[in-house]
Amino acid sequence: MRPKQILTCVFFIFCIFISAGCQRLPDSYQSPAVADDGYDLWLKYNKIDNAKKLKEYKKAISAVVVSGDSDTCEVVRDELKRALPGFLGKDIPFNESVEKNGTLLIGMPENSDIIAQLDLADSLKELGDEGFIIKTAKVNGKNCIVISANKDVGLLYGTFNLLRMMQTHKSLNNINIASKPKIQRRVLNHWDNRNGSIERGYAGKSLWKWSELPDTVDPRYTDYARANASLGINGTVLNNVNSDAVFFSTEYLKKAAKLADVFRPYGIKVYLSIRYTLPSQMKTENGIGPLQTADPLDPEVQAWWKDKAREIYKYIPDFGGFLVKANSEGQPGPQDYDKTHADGANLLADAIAPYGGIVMYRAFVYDPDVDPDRAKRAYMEFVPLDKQFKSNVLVQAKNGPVDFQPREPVQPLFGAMKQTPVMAELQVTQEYLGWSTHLVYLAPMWKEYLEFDTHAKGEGSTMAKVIDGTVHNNKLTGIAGVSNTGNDRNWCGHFFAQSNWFAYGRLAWDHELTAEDIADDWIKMSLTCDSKTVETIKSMMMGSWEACINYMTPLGLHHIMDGSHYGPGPNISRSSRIDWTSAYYHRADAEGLGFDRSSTGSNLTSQYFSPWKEIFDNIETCPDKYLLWFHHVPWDYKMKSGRTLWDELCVKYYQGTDYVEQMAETWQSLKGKVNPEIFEHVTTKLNQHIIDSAKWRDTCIQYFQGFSKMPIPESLQ
Ligand code: GCW
Repeated sequence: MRPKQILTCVFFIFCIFISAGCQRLPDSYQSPAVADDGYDLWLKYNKIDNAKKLKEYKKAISAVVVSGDSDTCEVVRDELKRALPGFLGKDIPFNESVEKNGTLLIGMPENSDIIAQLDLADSLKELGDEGFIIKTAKVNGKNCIVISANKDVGLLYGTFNLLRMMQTHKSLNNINIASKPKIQRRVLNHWDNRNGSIERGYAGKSLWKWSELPDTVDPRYTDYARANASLGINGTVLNNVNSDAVFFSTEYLKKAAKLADVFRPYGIKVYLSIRYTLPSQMKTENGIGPLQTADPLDPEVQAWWKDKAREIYKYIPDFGGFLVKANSEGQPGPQDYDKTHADGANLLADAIAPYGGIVMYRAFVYDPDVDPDRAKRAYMEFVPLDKQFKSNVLVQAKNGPVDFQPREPVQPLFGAMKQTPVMAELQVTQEYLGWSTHLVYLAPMWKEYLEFDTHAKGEGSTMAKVIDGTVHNNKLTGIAGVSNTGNDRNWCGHFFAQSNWFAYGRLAWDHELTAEDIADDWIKMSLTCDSKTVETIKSMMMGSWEACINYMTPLGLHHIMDGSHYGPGPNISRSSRIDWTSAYYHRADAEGLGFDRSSTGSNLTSQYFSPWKEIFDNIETCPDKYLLWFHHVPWDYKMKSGRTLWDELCVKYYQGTDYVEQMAETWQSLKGKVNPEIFEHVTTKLNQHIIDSAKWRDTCIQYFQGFSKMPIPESLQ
């Protein structure tokens, strides 16, 4: 080839290369961040891709003034420095004073003279330590957006709120927002072990690198804190409730202290899960122990805990407190010394009260000696102890009486404990709902629980109002979510599982938000603001929980999973313990299906307030969704739909799997409308989801057919 030909050739290859690289993305997908491995979660600060909005935002924010020099105020500045140039495609100056229209002014009356002149005192009075105001105002004759609060963490929450408004293309004109959390302690529970494994974790290993701490601090800890603060989560329990004593050694306390240092500017407190026998396992710094006993009423044990608490607070001055799993699933507890759960909790409460610490004492107990029906046991053990707990103790109960099933009725403890605050433990990780393989949006489930009216103090005593303290006027309130995070690049395994972390945090802040609105925000922040695409994805998400119930455990069935809690196991006899076998829960026989927990059976129904106790007790009034939870129902029983129980069961199983197929089809219609990497990732997950849901359906129908001896309705075949 002559040099000219070579040049022409190179030119052509160059052109092909460039044109491939510049291939226009479909109009509907305009995000500049083509590569998206999910790491940035919902904190994606891409350029606003709506020209009108971009213009509006550029006008609304053209300079920033942040008063205050605390670490949290630094975090506010950092976050704005990441976000604003990203959104607006240009640098935004950070000034000392309001000089022009379009200034974002952030500060507290106490550290900003201009804010102090704004007359916000009355509104701020109502907002406590964490609330904030965002409003448009004239300052020095200039149009400004003002974020103010009583404490700097409120400024941070307000900042994240404003950024969310921009990510979701909300108007910044005439803003007047005042917001504060309804629940005080909004905590994530990590079931993370010392060796990096996570109990019921499906997104890789633990985020905490214990062997590197405290010397090396993974920058990911900061991103974890940012994500939580953006939702208003203000606490994290670092270690598994099945706890390892090592976390209380001086060496590990120093490691935990390092994490606390990283989280502090983000308003996040560190908590630890204790092991009840700690005093008999180790010496304190001052040489107390190991003792012969961990009996909560033993003075030496009390001295041990006091000394340990002193040491903890030496390293972590704002330590949040203890989470306790005691006398449950083999964990030691006060009952080993013939003492009550109240004695057990109060020992710890007294030790950390001087430092402002709290105890979250779990009610996940199901001692078979208490009652043959596992669902009744927590209520029976804890309600009689009401009034006995110290004021810095919360009882932490799972939302349902058994164990994070796809659907359960509400745990009757909520509302029944009148003197003791009961905090809800929700499970964000999908232990029983398809791990990080199934696309299941959990906000509709949590809303169903939160909105359940316990009737504890008459109508309107919803579970949400029990846990936020309104019903029984509790001073201390809390909510916990068992985390679904791990060190997978996208944090949660399934991209859509990020929406559950997001939804948990948002609901913990404000349980009145709707599942739809939360999904709307998450989709816009994580995927796209294209309204048609948003609606399509939202409709997939909104029905995904009910679909999961249908292909796993419809009509009130529960705990029929295999030993791993992933696949179907209606025929499983897992151990000699009767209440760990599937047959114990479903009670299938030739006559029918379901667990009779009515007054003719175990009488769990009596633990509820009227009118629920009567409604649940009567097979005719019991809602279909709980029918097999509360009743043993004949196979040919006429359901509200007019079908027999057997036919209805089959219909539900098929509805579940149809929905999954439909979701997969809908997702395919979004090719080119969402990020290609995420599109492929979710496609792969949905393919497995289809296979798994069909396996659930076929295994369960076939198994129950062995009892009903009835044919699958023709319409389904
Ligand atoms: O859901 C069950 C899990 C256990 C868990 C336990 C609990 C941490 O199967 O893995 O242990 O509940 O909540 O304590």
